Amino acid sequence: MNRLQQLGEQHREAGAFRVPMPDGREPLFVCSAALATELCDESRFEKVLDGPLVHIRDFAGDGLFTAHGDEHNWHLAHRILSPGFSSQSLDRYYPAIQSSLDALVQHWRAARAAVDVVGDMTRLTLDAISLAGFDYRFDSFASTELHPFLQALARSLQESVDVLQRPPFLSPLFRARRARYATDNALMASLVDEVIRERKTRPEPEWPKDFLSLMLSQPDPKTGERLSDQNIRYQILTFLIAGHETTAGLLSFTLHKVARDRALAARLRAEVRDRLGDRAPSMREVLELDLTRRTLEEALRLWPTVPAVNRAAKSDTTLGDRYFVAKGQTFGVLLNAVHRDPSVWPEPERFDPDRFLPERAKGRPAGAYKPFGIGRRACTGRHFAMIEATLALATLVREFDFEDPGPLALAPTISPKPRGFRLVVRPRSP
Ligand code: MNH
Repeated sequence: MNRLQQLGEQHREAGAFRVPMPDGREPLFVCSAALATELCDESRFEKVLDGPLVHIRDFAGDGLFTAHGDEHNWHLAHRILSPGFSSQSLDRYYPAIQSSLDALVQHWRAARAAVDVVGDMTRLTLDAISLAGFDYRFDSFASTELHPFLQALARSLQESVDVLQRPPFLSPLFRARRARYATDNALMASLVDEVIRERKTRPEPEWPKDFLSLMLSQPDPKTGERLSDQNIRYQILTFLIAGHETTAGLLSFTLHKVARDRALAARLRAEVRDRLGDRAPSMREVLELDLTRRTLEEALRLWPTVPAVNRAAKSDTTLGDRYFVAKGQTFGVLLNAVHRDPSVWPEPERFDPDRFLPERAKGRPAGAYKPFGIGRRACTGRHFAMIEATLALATLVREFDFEDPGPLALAPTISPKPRGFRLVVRPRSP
């Protein structure tokens, strides 16, 4: 457990606490479901860029994730892209998810030793989002090395976190890091720009059905305006930044739990056997795998792979009748702590997918469970992520038996993951 999380547990009664920062600010952190619910009020609070997001904007620009609240391009892209991410439209991207998952299953079937779960889930989610996003095949299971583009992305994301810890007077010491950051960002931009340019050289009727084609061909339903090529580049980088580590972490935590808990594994296998048999499921059938889905929801409760979101006051206000916050002041919502608030979640440490049965979820305060963020700036890719994760979990429990990997340890990565998670997998006989 990290320090903020510990503080969150300690301040549960109060619901929030302040942390003095090196630069003199004292941001508030929220750790109760009640205060998180208050923050869902969009007339009083909004997302503002803070922490690493400010720097991720260097390479993700005004893409959805790093756009400012009232930026023109956020509204434009939100209107153009949201329909493409609805659970009805995702049909057309489903084959991309299936084919990436097939590669993973082949890889595990051939495995002669324990598999690297986090690495393999990252390969899966990355291949799926790049295929669905812009018809690009990283074919990650074909090599052990990460593609140079992905190495650049990983370094730039790390730098946007590290730079926060660096007092300005030390910056001369980090000139090489900054130069590398600039080169990495340029490399990412040029690969994506090349993909966009190449697409435009082909006649439109031949375009694959991916998000890039959607962005190039769909005008804004409200104004008829189109996204610029630069903004399309930022959206594609955004899908890669927001859309693979998070889902990979979710699948890794869930598989860890399932491999430890034989009763849960048996229940999941029964659901898959009853609903699917040996067939490759259609997307509709995936959406009907209730227990599989609830298991993933419960994993996101205990191990939210975006562990905090920021909110800021739109005007001077008081939170929970006791914390004065000035206009513009930002604070963090600690999802780990909120998701363990015992006033909403009895026995919070117990893994229980049935918490998400509709009858038990009734009456739960809005802010008690926010793994995909809050309000209009919540995750655009949530249906994509849940369809991908549900299909993957169902397929992997059907195809493989797992050996107990031992207790869970956490890796200190930006998006939390199980640490050193190796899993012995054995193909199940049909
Ligand atoms: Mn996603 C925003 C969590 C998968 C694309 N995502 C967010 C936010 C959270 C989040 C939390 C809000 C961040 C904030 O308030 O600053 N996302 C997740 C999780 C998963 C996930 C836990 C998987 C599990 N996200 C995905 C996938 C995609 C994606 C997959 C894309 C294909 N997410 C986005 C985009 C945004 C976002 C785009 C920004 C939305 C906006 O601000 O308009």
